[in-house]
Amino acid sequence: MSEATPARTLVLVKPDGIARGLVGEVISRLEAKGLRLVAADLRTLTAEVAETHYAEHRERPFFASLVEFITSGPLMALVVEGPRAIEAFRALAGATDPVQAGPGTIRGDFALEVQNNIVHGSDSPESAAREIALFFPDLG
Ligand code: RTP
Ligand code: MG
Repeated sequence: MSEATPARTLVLVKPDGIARGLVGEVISRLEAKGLRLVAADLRTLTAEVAETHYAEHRERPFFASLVEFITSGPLMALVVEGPRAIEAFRALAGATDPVQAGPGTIRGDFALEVQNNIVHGSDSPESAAREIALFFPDLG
């Protein structure tokens, strides 16, 4: 067993990932890495939840498009646990821009457009706590 304290992160398989049938691929990769599923739910976000989730981007030019995209269909929300889970999943996801993401990463292998980049992963312990509470308020 690892000596590191388990951490949790919020992973989303975004609507493009659902439409392309990549939920199993994403879960297989994070499980193969050694991360563990704690919660999973297929749901379509309201604009309010999407705007709260991406509040840090509210002033960015792509914000309206991002909210439209992330609410365009169902997504799979996952809570994932393991040693350095936040960093570990972001390494599996690859760079935000899939063209810059290396081969072998989820975005590098499956996407071409910066917005439609298949997955989300929390970017810090503070973000993970906030996002997990937003998506899974009953999770202890
Ligand atoms: P995420 O939050 O979804 O895990 O992605 P990230 O940390 O790698 O990237 P972030 O900068 O937080 O951007 C959030 C999401 O917004 C979309 N995006 N579009 N059109 C654009 O220039 C642009 N830039 C970012 C992507 O869906 C990105 O994942
Ligand atoms: Mg982000």
